Amino acid sequence: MTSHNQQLFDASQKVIPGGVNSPVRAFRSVGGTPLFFRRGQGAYVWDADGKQYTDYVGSWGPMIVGHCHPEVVRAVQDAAAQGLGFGAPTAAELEMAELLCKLLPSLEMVRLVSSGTEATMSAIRLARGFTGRSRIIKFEGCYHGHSDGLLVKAGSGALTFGQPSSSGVPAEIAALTTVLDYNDTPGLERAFAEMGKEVAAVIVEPVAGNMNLVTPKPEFLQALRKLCTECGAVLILDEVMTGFRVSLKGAQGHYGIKPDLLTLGKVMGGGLPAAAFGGRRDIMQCLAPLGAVYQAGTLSGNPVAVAAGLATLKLVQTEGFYDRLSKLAQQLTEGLTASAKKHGISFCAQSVGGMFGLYFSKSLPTSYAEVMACDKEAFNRFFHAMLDKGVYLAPSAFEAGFVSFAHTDADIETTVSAADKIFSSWK
Ligand code: HOZ
Repeated sequence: MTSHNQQLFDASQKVIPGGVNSPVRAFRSVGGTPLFFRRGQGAYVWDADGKQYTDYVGSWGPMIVGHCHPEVVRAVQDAAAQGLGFGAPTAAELEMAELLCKLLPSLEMVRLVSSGTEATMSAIRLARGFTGRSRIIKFEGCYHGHSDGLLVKAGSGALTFGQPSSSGVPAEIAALTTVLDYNDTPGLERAFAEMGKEVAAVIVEPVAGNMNLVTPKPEFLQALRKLCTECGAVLILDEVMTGFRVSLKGAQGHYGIKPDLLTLGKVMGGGLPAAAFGGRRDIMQCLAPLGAVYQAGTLSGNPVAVAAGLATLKLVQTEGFYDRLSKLAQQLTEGLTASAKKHGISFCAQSVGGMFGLYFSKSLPTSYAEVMACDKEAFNRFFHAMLDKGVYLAPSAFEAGFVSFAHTDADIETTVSAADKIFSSWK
């Protein structure tokens, strides 16, 4: 009998391109039929056939307190009962803005939007308006949403399908984006020596999470800060993924780097569409209605999304939250690494806070080129074997994984022992 997942996928492909509303969900990289989810609770999700999985995707990061946390659900229900949206200011937006500015000292002012893509494209426009310059610098394999100028040698779904630069982006727009190698400090210095005074902004994922996970070398982040300051370029930390994920103070707190602007999304929306960009007051004051840089949105600051975000951000401030989250991620990566080593498999793993990377390679990759050299076919086999055993990993070798506070030590042990069984018969 055809599975419900397959039936839904067959029907979806007739009316939705590729059967999905975001490419990486289509399982094309790993092969097979995508799962259609019916529900989630805590660390688990259930597919259309009723099969349960331990979830290490967490809606690609937002579900840091687990699915359907009662306090988040209650906050959403309460907000929805008061009105689904007004397209006008609410007290909850103020509460969110004040909280974000309190938690992240580099935020002097912040504006709420609905998605990470909106946050990054607005931050870029703002940086251009502020500096009066056009050129931006990004890094190969970093993904900052799907706006034109940022979809150049990008990660995530773009990389998954081997088309890191999208068709439909005018060459004239792409030409304004200079792409450098992540973690390549001499390359960065050379680029700044050549064109530093033309650069409006450098945008970077402070921990790259869209080409699997690549951690920044300390000197790379320091050089970014120094060169941007010297040349009057705006340093944008894209913390859509890392914000409230690697620590309460994000990657900027974890690595001690202060951006001029930063972008947020995922965790701050608690699973609903809320995102933000903000930073230095003098830059943020260039935004309409104060300044000449235009940006707007009917759904910006939507009260239901803000309520989900506020409830989530309240929970992550619980004493010991990030210690436990980090410990869980570490237990997972260390357990998997030890098992692979025992069975002589070329595999390694690492975590930063509540996000992790798994690599079928001898050593941890530090660059896009090293990520590309990992054994993708081995990952795909591992992904499907784990799926069979009820473990849901990101369906691509080029995405980071996420643990939630709802995962238990027992969940991690079960996951590691599932992997151990797979590795024990690995050929
Ligand atoms: N770009 C997201 C992962 N890095 C995937 C979004 C989705 O498919 O939901």
